Amino acid sequence: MIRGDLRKMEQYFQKEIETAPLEELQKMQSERLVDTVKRVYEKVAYYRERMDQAGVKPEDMKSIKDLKKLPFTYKQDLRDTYPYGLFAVPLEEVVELHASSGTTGKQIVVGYTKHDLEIWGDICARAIVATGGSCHDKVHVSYGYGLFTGGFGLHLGAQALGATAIPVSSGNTPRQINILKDFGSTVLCCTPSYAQYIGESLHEGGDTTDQIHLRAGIFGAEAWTEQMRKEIEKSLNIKAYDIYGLTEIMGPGVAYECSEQTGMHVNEDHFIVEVINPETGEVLPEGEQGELVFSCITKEAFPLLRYRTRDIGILTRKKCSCGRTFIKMSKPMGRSDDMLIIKGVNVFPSQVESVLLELGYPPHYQLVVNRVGTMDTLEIRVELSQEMFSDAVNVLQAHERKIREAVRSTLGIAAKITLVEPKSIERSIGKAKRVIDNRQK
Ligand code: DLL
Repeated sequence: MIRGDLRKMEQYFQKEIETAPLEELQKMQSERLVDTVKRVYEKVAYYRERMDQAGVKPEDMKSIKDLKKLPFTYKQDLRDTYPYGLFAVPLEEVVELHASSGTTGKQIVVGYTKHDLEIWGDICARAIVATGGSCHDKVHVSYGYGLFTGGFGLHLGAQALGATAIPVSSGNTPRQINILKDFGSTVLCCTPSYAQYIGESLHEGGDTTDQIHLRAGIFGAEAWTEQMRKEIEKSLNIKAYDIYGLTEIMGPGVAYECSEQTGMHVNEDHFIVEVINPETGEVLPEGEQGELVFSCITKEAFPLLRYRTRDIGILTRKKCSCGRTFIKMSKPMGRSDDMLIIKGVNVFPSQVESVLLELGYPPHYQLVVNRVGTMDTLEIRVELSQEMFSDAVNVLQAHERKIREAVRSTLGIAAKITLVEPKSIERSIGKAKRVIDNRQK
């Protein structure tokens, strides 16, 4: 399809691919996988060694069914080959670099050729169109621009679509609001926690959603719950869509949400996704929860094979009302790295978020984990809204009790609830910091 061809773009950006029959899609995936493995084996010494060790040769790869023969790639492999050891093209062909430091450990570097950037633009354009977007949109990008992939990815997407990109980047919230009002932004792209903050600031400044023109938001880069979605939709009077991605694989746009808002379609013409048992590495059938593993099948500069994301999700091929045939992944509930093991119980910060929002508390919270002797303790700091706040001890105690009981019944562990004053938990302009784990110190 010709880029920006509006007639064909009402519902999909690249209809033929986004709605392709499964057999066609899988045939394409098989061909692209075989080519990629061959190329990677030839060009990347590290992969060649790993495949030789595993006893797999490119000739053994005939179709996607052979994917499981390939060894996994781990974040550690990227660190071991820092900075350029996994690049599959000479640096002259690399036109852009991005990096991610993550919450722990040394940063990793990824590269893109011109063609890679085109694909990145296309998949982010698909995400914008899936929200009802077109060249008439003004796409306000408040993800950070820089080594982080968020800003540039959505920027490329807006431009590939022929929409107007507004590269605001993150931070300076009063300025964000002025731009929303004055430039008439129609789509907001940022982390969900920042969207929540922008909404809060808008109302606090005495403005209403009548003064802005937003119709949709494309939020990702961190785990967020359905309750948070409702909260943001109400606060900004928009439809809030999820977008998933990670630096190692491309950045935002690996998967995108459609009008059904029940999970994200993986761009299967560029990435193959598997769900595995994180302990054994066994590939799990559709519908089972496990770790998401991605293989790049069109990337030129940095094509990872079977990359272990540590993100926990579920895949489904159930027919989607939007007509897209790409497999759908559930909202990842968090990285297995974010998962806390407290007194032997697995706890995701997003579970706490669900509990709080369901009870009507604001989405500002922090988990503090300590070890006293050999015992783990969990404290949950919960910010009260102005209306909830009170000087009366019995009112505060009632809040504490309510939250403590809900947490115990959902998470199955006891937590100390500490109520804090309105505005005392730091707001984030990027990925929110929900956990302070003092056990590793
Ligand atoms: O966060 C890329 C991105 C930018 C995605 C903007 C979406 C929007 P990294 O900094 O490498 O890249 O972090 C990747 O963030 O493995 C997930 O754990 C988490 N993540 C990303 N999107 C979502 C999402 C970008 N929609 C890591 N829901 C991933 C939950 C998400 N977690």
